[in-house]
Amino acid sequence: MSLKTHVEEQRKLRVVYGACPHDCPDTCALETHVDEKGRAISVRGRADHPVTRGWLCAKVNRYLERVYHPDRLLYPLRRVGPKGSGRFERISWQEALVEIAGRWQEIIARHGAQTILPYSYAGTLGLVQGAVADARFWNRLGACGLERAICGHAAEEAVLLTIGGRLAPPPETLLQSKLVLIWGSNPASTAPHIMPFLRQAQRNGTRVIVIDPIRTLTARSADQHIQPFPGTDAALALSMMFVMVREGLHRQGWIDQHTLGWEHLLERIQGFSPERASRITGLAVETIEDLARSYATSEPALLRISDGINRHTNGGQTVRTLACLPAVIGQYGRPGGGLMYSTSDWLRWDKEAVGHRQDCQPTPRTINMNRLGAVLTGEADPPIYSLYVYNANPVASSPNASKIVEGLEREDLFTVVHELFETDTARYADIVLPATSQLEQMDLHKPYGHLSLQMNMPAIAPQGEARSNWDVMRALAAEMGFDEPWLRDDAEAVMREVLAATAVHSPLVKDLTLERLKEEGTFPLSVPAEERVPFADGIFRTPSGKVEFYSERAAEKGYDPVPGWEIEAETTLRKEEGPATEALDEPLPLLCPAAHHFVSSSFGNIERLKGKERVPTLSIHPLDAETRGIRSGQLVRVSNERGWCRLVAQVTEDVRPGMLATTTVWWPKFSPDGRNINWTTSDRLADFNGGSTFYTNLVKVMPDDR
Ligand SMILES: Nc1nc2c(c(=O)[nH]1)N[C@H]1C(S)=C(S)[C@@H](COP(=O)(O)OP(=O)(O)OC[C@H]3O[C@@H](n4cnc5c(=O)[nH]c(N)nc54)[C@H](O)[C@@H]3O)O[C@H]1N2
Ligand SMILES: Nc1nc2c(c(=O)[nH]1)N[C@H]1C(S)=C(S)[C@@H](COP(=O)(O)OP(=O)(O)OC[C@H]3O[C@@H](n4cnc5c(=O)[nH]c(N)nc54)[C@H](O)[C@@H]3O)O[C@H]1N2
Ligand code: SF4
Ligand SMILES: [Mo]
Repeated sequence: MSLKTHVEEQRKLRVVYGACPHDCPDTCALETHVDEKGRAISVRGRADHPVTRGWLCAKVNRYLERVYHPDRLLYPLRRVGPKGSGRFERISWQEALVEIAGRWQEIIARHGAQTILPYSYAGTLGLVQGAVADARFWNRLGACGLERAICGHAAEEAVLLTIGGRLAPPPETLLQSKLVLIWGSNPASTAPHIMPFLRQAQRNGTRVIVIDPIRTLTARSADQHIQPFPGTDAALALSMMFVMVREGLHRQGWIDQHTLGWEHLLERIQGFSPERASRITGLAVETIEDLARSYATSEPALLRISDGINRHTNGGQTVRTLACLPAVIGQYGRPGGGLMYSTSDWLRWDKEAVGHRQDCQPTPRTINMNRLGAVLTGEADPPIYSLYVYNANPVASSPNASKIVEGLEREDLFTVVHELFETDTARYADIVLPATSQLEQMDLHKPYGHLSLQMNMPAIAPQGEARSNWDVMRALAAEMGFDEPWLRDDAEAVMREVLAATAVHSPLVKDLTLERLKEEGTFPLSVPAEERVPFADGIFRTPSGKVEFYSERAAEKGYDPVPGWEIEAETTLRKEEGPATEALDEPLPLLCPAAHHFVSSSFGNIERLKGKERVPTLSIHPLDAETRGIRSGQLVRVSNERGWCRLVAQVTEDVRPGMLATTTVWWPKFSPDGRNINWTTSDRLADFNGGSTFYTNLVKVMPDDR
């Protein structure tokens, strides 16, 4: 026993099991140690959990700095200064609830509940404080629906159209792979708990290839790093197929048995010779050919993607093309092979128990969250008169943010923000409500990167007067006069209801009880041994039961039914000539992926983590820097017709020539200009499913000599 553990034993610390609530596939199992005064003194990763394995990432290692941060919102507030001024007065919960319900009743009487828009995303991924909070109360209110399309909507649709389910194998699969192709995904920062499995596999001889325009932390530790021009991956994948077919490396037998529409795909492939793909992607012909051969001949081969690659105007078709690759060489259904995207569809919560949709009027209309700025400034008819934001920080994290600010400044918009901190969004609220942290609330978590559920028990009392999302909605329901029992149930009762309803159709949780979850904290889904390899039975969840190279459902939705590559809506690429960049004022495509020490904008106000990220930088290749007279450390201005922001230049070969990169999401209010990169990102929707397009973004970059 270590001295520290010994001292903890002496102090009779209480150990409380929890779950990391953040938007991360790892959904770590936590244990919080609470002292006799009820104060949490440490949060650690559980050592006995098969994926967490005793450690937490750089962000959540600092969790107590978030929970006990001096800037936590502790009381309800009412705005007293102009919108956005951040001038508030303290009010009681009762005053806040009465004011909100009163304003809403007025708005409903005059304009209908469809003019009230709840806006939320990934503050917490919990069943109760996320999924249930996103549905029940709003369904009953008859509020405007929200299409939660900011993250992986296009990819999700692409995967469903192609193989019918998000059924990634669990992380330990990596140990069985001979080759791991990590395509537009940066797990060293965004899914860190798969890295030890990857390292172990590498030590056993597995080859790891990363395909990313940026030399990320993941790319640095790979055996090979390939840097295509952004937005050209579908062309690269189709060309890999071209090489496979030319060299007879594809699996005709498997294709005949398990796929639909090979003749259509074959025809499409013909247009992507390595020579043409080389001009499009900026990669050498040999690189493309070698990649195709490596992938086709190292069995089992696992393709790892995540949502980063889908945030382009052609993101849906890109992911659909990538999802076809494993089928061309018969890797679906093989242990250590196939596609590792998300595990979300192994278990689906019973939708009706979550939302009580059938007990309510149909949703009057639905608005895509990526269009928030446009919606608040005229796109919605009738207009939105009230916005209720929770689990989200749109001024920082949603695209085309200057439009959002313009909307939030409207005097006829009644805005409520439920938050832990005074974010840039909260500053524009009429009423601010204080939210609990994960240590102060109860919830149940279903991961999207592995196969065990995590229970989260409250470890400490709420800070100040903070309340959880669901508790606020229950209180608002009562204030609005709604008396349905499913709007009064507490978190525990809600979980019981959803678990019972889910167990009726899913054998994976039939042995699960809430008592067991409370006791053990974690529950590995009961997947029978013979079902642990997705699609091992050769049956896919598409209408045809096969991998659909040709998809009738895609055609019905108005998409190209066959995977393909389209040029992005904003790019310097000319369809046949490849990337071109010489002139000083020629704009360049900018990628703005996830920062290592933040989760979207969450943790962006934790001093120590902010310190580790240092400053918002702009990575630019030496060739592009030179033509523009840009030096490392210099302030630069990036701009386009949507807006601008300032960044600190970092001249580096980590990015390929002809493109730019920064990391996100920084809090606008900590920048001297009060803005961040989302002042430039686009609210145009992707080709599939209304997805976001943060990474299709042309900007001009210039030295900024103020
Ligand atoms: N530390 C940390 N972890 C996180 C998050 C965070 O903000 N910080 N965010 C969480 C969330 S919300 C999500 S959705 C996931 C996202 O997880 P990831 O998908 O891994 O993260 P991203 O950084 O969005 O994108 C991954 C990579 O895609 C690359 N990429 C972008 N465009 C292209 C392209 O056109 N071609 C190719 N080949 N590559 C491209 C980017 O350069 C980036 O390195 O991570 C979650 N985990
Ligand atoms: N430039 C750029 N922008 C991006 C991305 C990018 O790659 N580049 N990535 C996008 C992606 S993938 C995503 S998923 C979105 C995420 O966008 P958001 O979901 O808006 O994520 P955050 O910015 O982290 O904001 C979440 C907020 O919820 C609050 N919160 C946490 N827990 C609770 C709770 O229990 N109750 C309440 N009421 N609030 C809580 C947190 O304090 C935080 O302020 O960002 C997108 N924005
Ligand atoms: S953010 Fe991800 S890696 Fe970090 S503790 Fe949470 S689930 Fe684990
Ligand atoms: Mo995301």
